[in-house]
Amino acid sequence: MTDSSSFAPVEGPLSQLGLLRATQDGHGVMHLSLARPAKRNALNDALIAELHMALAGAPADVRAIVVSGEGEHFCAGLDLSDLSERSVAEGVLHSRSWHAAFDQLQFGRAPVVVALQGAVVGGGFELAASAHIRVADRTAFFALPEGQRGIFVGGGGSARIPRLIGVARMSDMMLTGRVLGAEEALAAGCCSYVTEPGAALDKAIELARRIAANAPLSNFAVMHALPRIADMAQGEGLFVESLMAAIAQGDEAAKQRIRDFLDKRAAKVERPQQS
Ligand code: 1HE
Repeated sequence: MTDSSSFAPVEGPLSQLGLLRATQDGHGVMHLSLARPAKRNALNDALIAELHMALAGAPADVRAIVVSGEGEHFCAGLDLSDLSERSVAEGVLHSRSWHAAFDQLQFGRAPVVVALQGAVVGGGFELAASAHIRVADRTAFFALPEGQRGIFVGGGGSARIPRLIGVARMSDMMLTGRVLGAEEALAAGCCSYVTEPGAALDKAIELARRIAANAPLSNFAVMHALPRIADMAQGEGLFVESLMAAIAQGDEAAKQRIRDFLDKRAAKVERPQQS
């Protein structure tokens, strides 16, 4: 019995999706699952549109989101059967539609945890890089075969992936076709957790439930203020940090949590268990 078994289909418009399955648990977590395993969850226009719609239209009580892929692979990237038909002008619009969907993922209402197995490739890596936390199982492998296919990243990868692994590692992956296994990907910064095979989804759900229990303004600050401050010059960043800190501290949720700690009702910070 996995944690994912406590999820029920989301009702309303999100129950009508064809390539994406949307479910929700009783802890404020929505689970979106790419449901094209026969095509290794390759991202065609319809799937990108559904992902955008599901993220923008998440039910109001959703406080964290898990994204995963059905089958042995998280995602094989761009559906290459779409590409040959596209003009240059259509290519720009296509890339912008991915940007809109993945911006909705990164800067939406709720933090996103992705569960990764097998191929996390091309646009699949770009999708994963838009999330706030990446959990990979040991079968996961990361690659950017755009170089070998004669194309370039178009789903935000050139902006987001260097922020995770640096320009030098991304250049190596694109120029040489280097593939990183899960442990190498962890060391490089492609993901934050590695689990046993088949355990990434449960771990992602566990993390999402923890995130959903945070004060909403803290999550908002981490999602929306933190990456913007990191892009600012230090002086501007520190100024925005002060404003965000004051807003978060002024919220009743923060005051209650601090009272709970002082009254010994809240958990202490624990040392990690020795492995
Ligand atoms: C696909 C795709 C796809 C699989 N587009 N149809 N991405 C790539 O260059 C990765 C291409 N895919 C692969 O390298 C492999 O398929 C995998 C390593 C991901 C999985 O291998 P495997 O052996 O499990 O599956 P398969 O037999 O290769 O594929 C099963 C089916 O999925 C097969 O179709 P079928 O009709 O013959 O059954 C494949 O053709 C199909 N399939 N991947 C279309 N990507 C916004 S810019 C982003 C740019 C990119 O993402 S470039 C990277 C593209």
